[in-house]
Amino acid sequence: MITNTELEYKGNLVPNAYKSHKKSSNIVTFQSENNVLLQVHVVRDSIWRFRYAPDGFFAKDFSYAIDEQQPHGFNELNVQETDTSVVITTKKIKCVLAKQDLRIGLYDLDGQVICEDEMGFHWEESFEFGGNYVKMSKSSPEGENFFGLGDKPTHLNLKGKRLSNWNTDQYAYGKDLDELYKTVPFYIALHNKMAYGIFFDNTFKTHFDFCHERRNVTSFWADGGEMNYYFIYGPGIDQVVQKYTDLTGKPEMPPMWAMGYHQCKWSYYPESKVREIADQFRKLEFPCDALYLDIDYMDGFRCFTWNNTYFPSPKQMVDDLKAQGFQTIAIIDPGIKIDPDYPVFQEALEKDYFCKRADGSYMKGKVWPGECYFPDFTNPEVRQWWASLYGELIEQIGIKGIWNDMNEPAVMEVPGKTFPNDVRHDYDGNPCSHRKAHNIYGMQMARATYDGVKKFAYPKRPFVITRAQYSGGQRYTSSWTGDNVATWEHLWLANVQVQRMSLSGMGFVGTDIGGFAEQPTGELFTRWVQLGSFHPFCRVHSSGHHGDQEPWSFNDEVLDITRKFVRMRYELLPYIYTMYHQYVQHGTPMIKPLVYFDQTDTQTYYRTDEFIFGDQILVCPVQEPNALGRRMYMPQGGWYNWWTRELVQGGQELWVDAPLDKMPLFVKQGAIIPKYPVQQYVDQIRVETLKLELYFKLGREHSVVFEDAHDGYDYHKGMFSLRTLKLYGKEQELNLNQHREGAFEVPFSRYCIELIGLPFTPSKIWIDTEEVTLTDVQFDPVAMTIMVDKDFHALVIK
Ligand code: MIG
Repeated sequence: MITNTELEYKGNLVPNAYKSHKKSSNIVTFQSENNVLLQVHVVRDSIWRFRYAPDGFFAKDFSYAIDEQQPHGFNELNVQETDTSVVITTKKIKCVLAKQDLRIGLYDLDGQVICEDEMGFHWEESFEFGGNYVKMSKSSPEGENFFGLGDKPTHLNLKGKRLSNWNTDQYAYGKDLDELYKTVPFYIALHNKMAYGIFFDNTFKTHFDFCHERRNVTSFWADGGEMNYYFIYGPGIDQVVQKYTDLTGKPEMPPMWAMGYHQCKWSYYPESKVREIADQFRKLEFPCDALYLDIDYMDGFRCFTWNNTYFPSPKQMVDDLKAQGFQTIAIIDPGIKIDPDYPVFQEALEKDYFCKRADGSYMKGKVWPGECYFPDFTNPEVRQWWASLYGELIEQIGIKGIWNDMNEPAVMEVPGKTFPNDVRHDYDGNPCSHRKAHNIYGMQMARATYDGVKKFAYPKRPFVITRAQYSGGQRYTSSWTGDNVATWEHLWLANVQVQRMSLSGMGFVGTDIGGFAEQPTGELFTRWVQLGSFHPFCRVHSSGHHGDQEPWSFNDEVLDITRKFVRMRYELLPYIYTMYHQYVQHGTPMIKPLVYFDQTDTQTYYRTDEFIFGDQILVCPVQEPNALGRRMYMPQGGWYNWWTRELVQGGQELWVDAPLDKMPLFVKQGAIIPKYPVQQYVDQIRVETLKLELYFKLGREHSVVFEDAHDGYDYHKGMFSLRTLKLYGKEQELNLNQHREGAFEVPFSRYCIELIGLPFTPSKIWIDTEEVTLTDVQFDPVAMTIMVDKDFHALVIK
């Protein structure tokens, strides 16, 4: 028996010996002698939830992160008791609970350790705020590595770091600075080439220590709330990320134009300036799909108003831009100006929608409009009201997307740069202080915005982008990494942050290309556009204080090279759209760090620069000035150099040439990459011929191409086309088989297949098991292209 003094460990309280357990459906509840409860909740065979209650009862269960629609169910659930333990087993893993102290260990079915409690659950009472500091520590074997955790601006591999989550407006943040704008309390651990994930669903300030304080211990804790975490078994990183994304949700398809190039600045005004920018893009034939209006479009920064001097006829402007192929996006902040003559303020005041301090006065804070009150977005009624405010912007004026900023929430000129802790929130009927609601305030604002934009944009798809986020926010919006700086170090950070966000379920993300603060050189801007062209979200943005940051603001060389890369992105739109669909459908991140791509290769564990774009394009940005190339690690497999089409064997580090007009890019052997012709904006033309670049491989590889109407919701009703292309290359033979799912009629009447890297001169190939003699069909032996019709029948020579 444990004695009372042993209940304390370094000032912490711990559970003592097991008293009882009971199983009810998929939940096994344990009780200790000192009345601690542990609920083990089997969500799926490999997704388990662990909840602890130190005082013998659970508070109401509620989460903003978990997607109610997530798939659950399991194949097996056995509970067995021995003298010293209770063992719970599913089809994938087993959990052993020690009767001595309620510590748990998780094992695969061969008995291999996946993750074991060190001290396990412990807690400390908080007299000041009430409740407990809830803590968990896990043993970490030598050689364990850690990834994930959202937007942290630090090395991709988190081993040895201590980090915390408290959404913060960090203007011009630096490398290794904590905390930033987002909270994603989810990490992936990799050991013995086996991966698992932990999602600590707690919105209080959370902390993570990855073997920083103690070499063989990883721990996580929160300043309040419940010890409530999900354990997700892989063993693949891809499976962990997909399951985490299942749990916290996936977005719907964005409109395809959201994947185009976007141009932003703080701020484009007046109207003539916006029109001038639009004209310039079209004149220079630099593809662009969206222009942004930053805070100066408003009347005194009052949300949902217009500055009539700068923008006398917004609808006309938005319509004209639309006619030129531009969507207009407008910013909306959370702060509502205290102004008795301002209808939004009046209404919110009347309906009691603003956040209040503990003693009942309003939460007053200074932001752009001056003194403001702030809607409590954690109140469902407030969210509904907020959504309704978008009617005019979206439905009447024709704005196509909304940009939410300052929603950490940011407050100027006060310590902590945010609300004080005592501010009260509804938290969807679970009233609480700001300590609990802070990290989800921005997510709930973005959610309300999304609901509004979605409603008023119908039958088109909404587009929303937010700065603050919490896990699960990917269901509603895209995001960007906030106020970065125009330095080479920030280019490195941009790459790492986007990869980390992608691992963290928030895949629709990009950075302010070129840097927000300060001014990039033409060279830095060029290198950043190169990287940004291979990010899910691609937007140039700058504070505008130091000069212009349009692609033509530097010199002709910069313009030419950046235009070349953005045109490449537009050619790749069908590939990018397909990878978005994989994300939306399966939770597969669009950007894959090398460790995700091949966790069996330990060389990848500390790589940061190289990543896979989609499934088949390897990207490695140049992140230094004056470079003519760089060293990079080529993951296992065969890779074709994008520029020279030379085949390179992976599993080695090598030098790759990359003068300013090139960036190291490789295509996976066997890939079939779909390409549109260059357009100035999405759906400018009806694409009649889809190019398919086939990169030969000895062996098999399959590729997919997803198509639908590029907007609207018909894809939910089967109106999509998912074409699977299977390549099988042999010494002297090429086989291509394909099949199609979905009822959508693609616009392509033909496909132009380019054969790349064939080690033999083909006289015939096999398409869908039919022999095609190349001299009989439309085959160009110089370009190595063959034309097939929409059913993949080779077109014969006329
Ligand atoms: O305090 O709206 O991150 O993208 O241009 C600055 C002005 C407020 C911060 C955002 C930035 C935006 C800027 N905003």
